[in-house]
Amino acid sequence: MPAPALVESPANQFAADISAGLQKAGQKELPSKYLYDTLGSKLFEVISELPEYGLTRADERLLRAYAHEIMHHIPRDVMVCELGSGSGRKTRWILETLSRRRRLDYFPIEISATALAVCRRELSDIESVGIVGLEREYLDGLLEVAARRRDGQHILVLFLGSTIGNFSPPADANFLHEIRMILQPGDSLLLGTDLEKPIPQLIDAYQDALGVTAAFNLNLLARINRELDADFALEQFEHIAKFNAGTRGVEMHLRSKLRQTVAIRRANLVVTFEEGETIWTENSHKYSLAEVSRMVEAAGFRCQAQWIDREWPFAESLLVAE
Ligand code: AVJ
Repeated sequence: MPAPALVESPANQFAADISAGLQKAGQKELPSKYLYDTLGSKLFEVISELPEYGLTRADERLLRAYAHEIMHHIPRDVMVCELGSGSGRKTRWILETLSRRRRLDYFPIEISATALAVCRRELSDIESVGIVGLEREYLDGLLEVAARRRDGQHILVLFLGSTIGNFSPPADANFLHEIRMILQPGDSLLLGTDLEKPIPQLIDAYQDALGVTAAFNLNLLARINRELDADFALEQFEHIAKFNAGTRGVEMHLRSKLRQTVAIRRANLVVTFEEGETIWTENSHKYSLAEVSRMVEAAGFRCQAQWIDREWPFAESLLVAE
């Protein structure tokens, strides 16, 4: 008889992912989604306000300025589902505009319960919008929304803030294809992508003068200490941002200042770091417009309209499932 399937608890999954990433031969790595615990989500909110980091402001400027134009491309009877809502702040303009035509339900999907609570508080004053938060992985949440679809209803998926860039190519196109497989023809996806810009500007954006991004990155080690009973000495690691010209992404790493050994008790693991060795914690891909077109078409979408911010090159693309 086959063994019963093990249902992984979130804590076990966290331990398993951390353990696998730190035992990789060659480059050690940690999944960037774990940057967003309660403290990490708050630090990202602060990053969004930094003068060097224009990405979130560009996203919000576009959504605010073009909410009406965007609305004209969306069917009236629509369920709105957002992958990684964060604080929900930039989503306000779309929800206000769409809900003036007709009442609608909004499903923010987040692995962070704290972020969901913040999002609900931020947006609960909008009349004619019902908010149903789902504490799930993105695709699990989207499947649940699709299961609630009534006859004749469409889905609008919001995937903003260039979170897609954290899935390095070709994983980005694969992920969009998985979204496409859950949708039906005529459903829409509003996709935000950060565009290529001069390398010094990118480095400043990910290595800010106040050290907020450094704190955001180091918090991942602090989180492992808190949740997995580990003994990372934070002052023995430093935050690094670098541009990988081969993959055209900004990478965040944590560099060990000396040879050291760290115990992660709840993962049953002891790891040694050489002096100068890094843990790769995030990739933030920077797109060209041609690359966005190729990616979305390969995933089964047609680009219906696109809006671009000039101040901080960033694109919102409205895609329709074919
Ligand atoms: C939230 C994924 C868009 O990649 O720019 C900010 C996260 N990392 N500073 C990004 C982040 C470092 C951010 N995204």
